[in-house]
Amino acid sequence: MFTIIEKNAKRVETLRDQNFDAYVGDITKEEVIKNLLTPDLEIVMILSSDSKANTTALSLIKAEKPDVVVIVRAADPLSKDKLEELGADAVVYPTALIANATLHDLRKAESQRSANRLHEILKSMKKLGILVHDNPDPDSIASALALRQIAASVDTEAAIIYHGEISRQENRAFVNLLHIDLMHVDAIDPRDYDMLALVDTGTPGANNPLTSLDNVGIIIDHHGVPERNVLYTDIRDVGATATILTDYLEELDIDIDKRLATALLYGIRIDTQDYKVHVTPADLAATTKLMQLSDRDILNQIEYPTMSMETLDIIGEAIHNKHITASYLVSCVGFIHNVDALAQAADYLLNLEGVTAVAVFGMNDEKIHISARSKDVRVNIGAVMSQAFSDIGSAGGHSNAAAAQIPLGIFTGVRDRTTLLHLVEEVVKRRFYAEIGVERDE
Ligand SMILES: [Mn+2]
Repeated sequence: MFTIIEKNAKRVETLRDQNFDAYVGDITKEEVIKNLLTPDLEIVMILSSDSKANTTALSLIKAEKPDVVVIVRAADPLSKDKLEELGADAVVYPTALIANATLHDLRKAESQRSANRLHEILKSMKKLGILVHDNPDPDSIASALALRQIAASVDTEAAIIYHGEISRQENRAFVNLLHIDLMHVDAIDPRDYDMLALVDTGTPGANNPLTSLDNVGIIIDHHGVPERNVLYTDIRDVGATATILTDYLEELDIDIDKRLATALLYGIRIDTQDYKVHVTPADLAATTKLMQLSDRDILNQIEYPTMSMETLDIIGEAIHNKHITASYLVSCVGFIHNVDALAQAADYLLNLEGVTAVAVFGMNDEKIHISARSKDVRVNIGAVMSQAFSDIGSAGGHSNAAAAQIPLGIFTGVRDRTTLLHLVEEVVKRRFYAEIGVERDE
């Protein structure tokens, strides 16, 4: 129970009418305070607007009963120290409380307004192209998935478009387990889309295949500066783009299903390196929401994917056939069905002590497939692969992961598989080592 002591008799009357236990009294009078300090008293709140009276009451209480918890209202931030010196356990400053609450409401209104504007823009078109950054990671893919969901809520069709490759094993597991359909930029016609939205990327040419912002109407990202010539940009200083999209979904009251929640949650976790870097209160708030909606089993499978027997065999071949010159490892695994396993083998071999770059290759009936990795900052493996193989096939990637495909057509006339394998091995090794800058030791 609690008791109110108030100087103004009229107010006391009103409080009593409202069933409060209120008494008339002056809190600067010793006998009033003494009456108040019953043995079972635990907390006193001194909230009058008279700061002098508050100070006196605090001193009287603490002199008599130092163990009682006292919360005092301060007239200004400066009197906080003084009140604490006198023994106040907590000091409240109403102006600051109002300012904080107002700021919170303001932010809320701002994000509501952004979400509504985005909604309006999406409504205005038939087909949206959502472009993620090159070699997309979970944050950009999850954000695109969420934006597509928002577009669907206003019956706007949207496609998720990417450039490069989805090379990391966890990222491929992420896309496969959550059944996310992405389209490679080479497979689309840009004229099919009324507008492009960039998520988790914002500057043309920086980690995306664009040369200009023509037709880009939406940019949502968590780094960089807002583009002035774009209809809608939302750049927030948060840990992940997925956090911004989670906020939109909430503001627009759009259902987040298990798949989407799992994707967004994984995106935030990866971008903040499991909440170790660049994590903000907004990321944690989004996480709290997504945790209840996500699928823990799928998250586990993404992080610890199971390995097929063929993949294991290919990794075994790659280990057995490895050839190391300087700190560069090359390995031929022969004829394969599962091209994906090459990337896993390359990832695995890059862990070998003293090895800084790896190329693993194999072939099926039509092509030679090469997957390369580098942890050497001086070696841009994407550039190496492109220079070594573009003239006879297609090749590219980024500084630490790349791939190449070479049609077997260049070996027409070679009938025998063993001879073909030897020739391929010879060509790939020679070109790779020459480009990375070492002479082969035979
Ligand atoms: Mn990101």
